Amino acid sequence: MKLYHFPPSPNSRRVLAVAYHLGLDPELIDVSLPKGEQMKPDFIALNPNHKIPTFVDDDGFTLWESTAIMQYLANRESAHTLYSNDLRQQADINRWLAWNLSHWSPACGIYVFEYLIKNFFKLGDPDPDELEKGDELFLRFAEVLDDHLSDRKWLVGDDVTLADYAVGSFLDHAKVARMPIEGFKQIQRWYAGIESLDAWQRSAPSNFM
Ligand SMILES: N[C@@H](CCC(=O)N[C@@H](CS)C(=O)NCC(=O)O)C(=O)O
Repeated sequence: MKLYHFPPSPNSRRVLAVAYHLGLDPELIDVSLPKGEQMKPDFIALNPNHKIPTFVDDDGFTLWESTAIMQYLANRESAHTLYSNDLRQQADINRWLAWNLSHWSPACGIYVFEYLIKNFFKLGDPDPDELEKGDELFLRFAEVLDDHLSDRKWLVGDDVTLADYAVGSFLDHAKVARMPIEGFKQIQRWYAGIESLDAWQRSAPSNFM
């Protein structure tokens, strides 16, 4: 199996961490976004959105969208605790995966774009209107996450699941992207738990530089 990835991308990293957690060792193919490699015809043939991560299984089955890839990998290794076999627990995991796509990743993504990507690509100063929108979204949804975590170690059930890897994946950039996370002690405690996981450590961008 092959995973086309760009190591600093949270969307890439969550998939790689899940693969490692499941004991899988995909062949990793770097797609350098700064060099525009996602626009090469061979890559667009795999993913017309020209986005990483993109996954190709041993028989050529191709899948894009990080959430779908994580779900596929976990289901491929059936009965794995990362995605639970219990109907309601899996629904709960799906709830957080959807929440991440709809609310949390877009909120975190504003800071990553305004403070990291713009700086890297010399696209100008952070836009105050965008940062105001970021604060509004981030504070609103971080409160939901922090409250949820107040009496639990992981987002769903007693073990780490796809939900933790998905929702946690942007927080590696929290400090450098200046996300206003200081007041959210439960999120910080929970994310420290993710950082202690072997699969998360193995998937760190610094391991691929
Ligand atoms: N919803 C997608 C988002 C993927 C995504 O936005 N990837 C970015 C990097 S973080 C990308 O490849 N951008 C390159 C481009 O759009 O040309 C997922 O979860 O996989």
